[in-house]
Amino acid sequence: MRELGVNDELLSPSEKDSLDRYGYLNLGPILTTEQVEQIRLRIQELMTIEGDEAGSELMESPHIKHPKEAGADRLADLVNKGPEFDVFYTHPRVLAAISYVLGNDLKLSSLNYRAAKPGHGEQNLHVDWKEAVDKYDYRVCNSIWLLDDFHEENGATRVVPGTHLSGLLPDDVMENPTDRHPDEVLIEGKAGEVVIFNSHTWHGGTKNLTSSPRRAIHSYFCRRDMPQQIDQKRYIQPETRARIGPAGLHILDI
Ligand SMILES: O=C(O)CCC(=O)C(=O)O
Repeated sequence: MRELGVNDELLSPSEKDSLDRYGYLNLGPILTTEQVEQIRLRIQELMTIEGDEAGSELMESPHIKHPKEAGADRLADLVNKGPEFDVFYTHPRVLAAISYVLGNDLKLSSLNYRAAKPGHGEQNLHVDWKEAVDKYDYRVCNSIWLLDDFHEENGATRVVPGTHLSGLLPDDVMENPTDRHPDEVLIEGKAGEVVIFNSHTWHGGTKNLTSSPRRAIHSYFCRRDMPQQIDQKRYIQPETRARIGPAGLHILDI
């Protein structure tokens, strides 16, 4: 982590406070407009190349909740799909925020694309772990990289602030976790921004009411002693291995 320039000073006290108190944090702009454009183009290219196979790596994983969603396009294993994706698991401020939640012993779990299709994308409120955990015993932490502006019309992610402290799952208290929660808020932001959310904070996609897809990349991390959604050792390609160096390989746990 030190080699990647990660240190505790990269987050301000109020950013740390947001993660502690609310369980999520918008880090602000991380990708430039040019990067966003380049990544959108590469995603478009991959969707065409992969066709019906897009996201298939997730189907093989026993550790994923939403492997296939009719209302969302998915791509998986972006680690091995181009150098433009290296930043998603090596960016120092993102790693500083993830390690603030999980501790320094972390690794990438998976790097995937999700786009809520027009008229679709709503999900149950959920956490990204199979059971509730005690507060401060967090296993998983996500970052959502906005490739489009997120707003109330286009399927922005909803979160229920503070629920990472509750030791409960949405199903424990809600009759129907698809319903709106009285305390939920929408994560709104601009393309290029990155939102960190403690994956034990209740969250979910909302319906995209516009005519364009709502695109994002999820760079998802777990504690080093937990299973990865994508077994990075199994999927690593020689060119990725050669390119990312020992620090990148460490984050992938390779
Ligand atoms: O893309 C989003 O808005 C949230 C997706 C999500 O929480 C999930 O797929 O588990």
